[in-house]
Amino acid sequence: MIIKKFTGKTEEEALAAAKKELGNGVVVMNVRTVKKKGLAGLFGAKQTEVTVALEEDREGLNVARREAPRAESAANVQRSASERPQANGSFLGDSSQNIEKKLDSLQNLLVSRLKQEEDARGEQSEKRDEEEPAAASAEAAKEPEKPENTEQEKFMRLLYNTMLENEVDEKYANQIINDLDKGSKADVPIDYILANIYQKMILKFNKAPGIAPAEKGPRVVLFMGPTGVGKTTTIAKIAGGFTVDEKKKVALLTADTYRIAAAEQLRTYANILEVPFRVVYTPEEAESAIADFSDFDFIFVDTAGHSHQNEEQLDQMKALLESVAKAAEYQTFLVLSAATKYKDLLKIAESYRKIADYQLIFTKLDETDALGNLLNVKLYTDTSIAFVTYGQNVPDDIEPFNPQKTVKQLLSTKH
Ligand SMILES: Nc1nc2c(ncn2[C@@H]2O[C@H](COP(=O)(O)OP(=O)(O)OP(=O)(O)O)[C@@H](O)[C@H]2O)c(=O)[nH]1
Ligand SMILES: [Mg+2]
Repeated sequence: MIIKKFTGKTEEEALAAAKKELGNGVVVMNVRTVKKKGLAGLFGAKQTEVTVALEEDREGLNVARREAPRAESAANVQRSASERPQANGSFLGDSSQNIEKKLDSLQNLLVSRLKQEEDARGEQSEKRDEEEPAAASAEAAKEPEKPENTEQEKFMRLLYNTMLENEVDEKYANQIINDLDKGSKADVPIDYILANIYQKMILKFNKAPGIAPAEKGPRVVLFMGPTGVGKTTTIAKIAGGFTVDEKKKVALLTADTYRIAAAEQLRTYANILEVPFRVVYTPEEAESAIADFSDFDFIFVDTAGHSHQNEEQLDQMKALLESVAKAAEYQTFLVLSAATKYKDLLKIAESYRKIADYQLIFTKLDETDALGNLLNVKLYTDTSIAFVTYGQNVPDDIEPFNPQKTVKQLLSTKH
């Protein structure tokens, strides 16, 4: 594995330099803004620094180059993270710049954790030897001495345990480690293992299309999901970005007629944003509202939160989707809270799968420090995560999903 940094005026320029030198197989691992070296830096000139990785096989052949499409998709993932949501919603800020911590610091953290574990084990066995010398020596006599685990094996076990601590499903953590196992030799450096696993995990989160403008007419975007996960708040955040920063024409509809307060909540946001708002009671009304807003760029539709076990409500949602499909190009988002139990998330994801092809939005990242469910649900549903939200502030507490940042968290210990 080659890991190298390239700089350029833009991310594209830095990536082009990387590809020129290392080929198309490079995988982008990090993007950040840096000050230009020398005098220019003093005057605040900024550059974009891209850290790329390239896999090599033993003969020095470029494996990644042969796997160019896959590696390229990783580059796209990175690009999507630094891009704003579609319609180039620049309102959300360049989240890739938030990744200040380098891969190195993650490695240091893991290595120090490994050392701590070893020290603890050493102390324990010393203690045992002191307490039960006879038993310890009997044990030693019984078992022929096993070869010491290699540093690499210990490191992989540590990464595996860290993933489990972050609530990655054992099944997926095993897959990731096993994938790596095959490719790694006993004597590869630890930073190779870390970079490799980091890259493989990023590849598992494929690029989300995000919210794309329609080819013709307005793009209707429906938000669905369980009660209280933050659907209405998320719509307000997204609508805020598109109207204020992107100057797009946005209209808001709510099909949530179960609670008066629910409609009022969205109406309030619509008033603040000075965008039209309408309550739709039936699928037909949704269709005619869409026709009325035919010269708008985006129509965001809020829906009533309900239990995924409620078949009747799921049928109503299906009817709404069918009407919307007749009236415009549409996309659906399933909004899930990162703080929901894993098993429940899977059931919810599955039941909504029956009625729509959705992208995911994870809310309430601020309410949990274990992000394993993002990877678990992503892999289970084989869809993609478009946005994450991390607080109640409208419109600020939202960003496009950033796989690099999440993978770093999944490989980080909480201590
Ligand atoms: N901590 C935290 N709270 C959030 C986040 N997103 C939304 N909330 C809060 O969650 C609560 C429910 O949000 P709503 O937007 O009303 O949720 P909903 O999914 O529309 O709820 P229903 O319409 O009742 O199904 C509110 O208090 C929000 O402020 C988030 O990312 N983090
Ligand atoms: Mg709501």
